[in-house]
Amino acid sequence: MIEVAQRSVIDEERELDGVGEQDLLDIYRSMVLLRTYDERSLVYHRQGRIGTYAIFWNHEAMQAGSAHALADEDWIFPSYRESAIGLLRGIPPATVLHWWRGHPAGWWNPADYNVASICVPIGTHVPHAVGLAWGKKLKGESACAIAYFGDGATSEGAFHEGANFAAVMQAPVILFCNNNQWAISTPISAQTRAETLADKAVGYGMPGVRVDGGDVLAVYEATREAVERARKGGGPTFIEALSYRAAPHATADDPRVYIDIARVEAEKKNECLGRYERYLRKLGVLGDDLEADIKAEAAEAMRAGIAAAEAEPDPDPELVFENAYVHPPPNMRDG
Ligand SMILES: Cc1ncc(C[n+]2csc(CCOP(=O)(O)OP(=O)(O)O)c2C)c(N)n1
Ligand SMILES: [Mg+2]
Repeated sequence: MIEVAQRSVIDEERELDGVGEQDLLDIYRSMVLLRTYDERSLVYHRQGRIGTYAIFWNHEAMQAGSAHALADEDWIFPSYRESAIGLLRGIPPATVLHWWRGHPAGWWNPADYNVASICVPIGTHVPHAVGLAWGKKLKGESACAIAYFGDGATSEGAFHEGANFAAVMQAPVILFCNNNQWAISTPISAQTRAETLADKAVGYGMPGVRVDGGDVLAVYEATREAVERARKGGGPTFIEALSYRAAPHATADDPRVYIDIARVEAEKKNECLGRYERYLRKLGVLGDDLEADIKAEAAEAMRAGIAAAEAEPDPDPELVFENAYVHPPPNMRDG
């Protein structure tokens, strides 16, 4: 029942069953959109146009590969690291930029996109995803749910409760762990004594898969299998996507004091988008013109997104009092 394997598609130059040229390019378009979102957001932050921002550079393969294995009916529960994954479901860039600006327009109705709110508390959305998936099962619906979280989240109570409940109830859910080997400044070696995070699946009684998180197609393949299992009544799957954080935890972090800089530089050279581009070029699916068009389209979407976000009027400060306090503290009103 337990499968723990490091699997690669791109490095082995494998082709995946049922994945045609159009699918390969759709996945590429999504990766480029996420990469562009991320790189522009860092600039917008440095210009003071958005607040603190959690960089996901080199996490795009994990996000796009898994999201493409889902159907629109399936629910996505992102953490802050997957803040822009909703773009792949049609959430406008301006909405996500609003979220990072702390503007109320940054919250959407989850039912409009089957994408839950971005979760900042570590792991607390895991039981939410499991509960939703279990509900779908009880109603006889075919949809499943995926929860994204980091290596650090696997030490949280909410993760354990959610994972155990998912297995006991055979909830159709995918627990997708982005193991970038750092929880801010805490390395994976201080996080667990387990040999791999996928090993933890054994204890819950669910399949655990370890996959190369820099290989978008390996991630897609692992998630597709998990989705198929969930739909067939086979219950949850734990996916550990292995990568290495090549950027700071967030714009407020200076990792030079704790990270292995040489390792970061090596990871940057083998970053996931470039790896996929090389694969697509070898297959003859991607050429210079198409690459330039796809990148220009994403850049334009981001330019329009920041313009729309900045055109939105400032929120009414009264909102803070309306929804948070019955009796607002007088010092807050004075401020
Ligand atoms: C319940 C909770 N405790 C502590 C924090 C502070 N915090 C923010 S990010 C983070 C590290 C999380 O690391 P990981 O789960 O590996 O995710 P990554 O940021 O690497 O994607 C912590 C401890 C938090 N947001 N929520
Ligand atoms: Mg981490």
